[in-house]
Amino acid sequence: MRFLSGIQPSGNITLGNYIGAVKQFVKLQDHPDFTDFIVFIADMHAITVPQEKQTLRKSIRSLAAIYLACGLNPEKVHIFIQSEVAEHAELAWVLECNSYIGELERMTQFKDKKEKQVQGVSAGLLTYPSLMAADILLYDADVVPVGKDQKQHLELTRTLAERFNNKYGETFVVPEPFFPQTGAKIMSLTEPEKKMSKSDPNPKAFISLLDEIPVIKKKIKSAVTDSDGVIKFDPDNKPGISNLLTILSCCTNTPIEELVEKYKDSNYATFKEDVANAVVAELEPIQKRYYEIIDSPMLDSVLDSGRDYAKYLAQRKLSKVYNKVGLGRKR
Ligand code: AQP
Repeated sequence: MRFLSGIQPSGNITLGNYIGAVKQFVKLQDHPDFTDFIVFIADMHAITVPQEKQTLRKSIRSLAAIYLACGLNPEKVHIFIQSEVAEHAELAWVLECNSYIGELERMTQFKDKKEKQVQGVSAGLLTYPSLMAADILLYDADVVPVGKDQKQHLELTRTLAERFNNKYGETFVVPEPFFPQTGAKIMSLTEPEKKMSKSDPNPKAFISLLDEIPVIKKKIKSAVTDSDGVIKFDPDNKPGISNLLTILSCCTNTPIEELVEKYKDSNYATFKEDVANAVVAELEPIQKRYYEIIDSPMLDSVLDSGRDYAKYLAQRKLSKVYNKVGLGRKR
């Protein structure tokens, strides 16, 4: 089975991206069911909203180093940069021509991101899910791990794959979503009703994987909670405390019920202190490895061989698609 996923280099990777995505990839790379494992850096997705050139370049390399620092093993995982495999954009165009504006406009993420744009809404923001579908369908990925926020996009990918297969004949594997059991969605530390996002303009809302240790502690200690002083898991009525419980559970591999029992007589200050220490214990070794990797030539050779492998698969699939659609000359 082939596993595929990617993250946008649209800012510094957050604890949410780590718990909801990268940590899961690291666990799954050893799963015997996965005979092929592909993880990429979705830089073409990142430019659906404005990006500053130097920052984007830095974030792309930084994300590659983070993948490795978090424990992705380049002997088992193919890591590459999306824009270095042009077939993503080419297949996206074909899929866009088979997507309906109405279904793209219904995507919750489009509606949310549209509201936040001050310089106008790019067409790319609307067609983002067709590019995401291309990312997945190019490689016949069987399983795509997604946080709950990406569920709708994956459903659209399935719809597009089925639509294309029905229209042109069997071409794409229809991918299955995979949801991690705990911590699928980490919420903002300042507004715990909304998800933690790396592009949040308020840096206090998220923990970046590269935040300095005192900054991480401070952000957790000042996380918004409530005033009733009870530590229990109730995301609707106690979103802040529930989010911290989820974070602690994911960083310590302890079930939430056990944590609720453990902290039933504690105050928020003690609880937050433990959450902060658990997050630091998780991120400190990652940061150390990151700074060893970021400027090493090894990082480039991992990205080069990942690109070559991806390109080989992508070219074969795209040529099949062009033949089915009738584009160009028969190859
Ligand atoms: N808060 C979150 N909790 C759990 N998982 C999350 N993911 C994102 N935020 C959380 C998962 O991380 C992976 C990569 O996401 P992405 O960068 O491709 O897009 P995103 O979901 O839009 O992530 P962000 O951080 O919110 O980025 P921006 O701010 O640029 O939009 C996905 O698997 C996602 O589910």
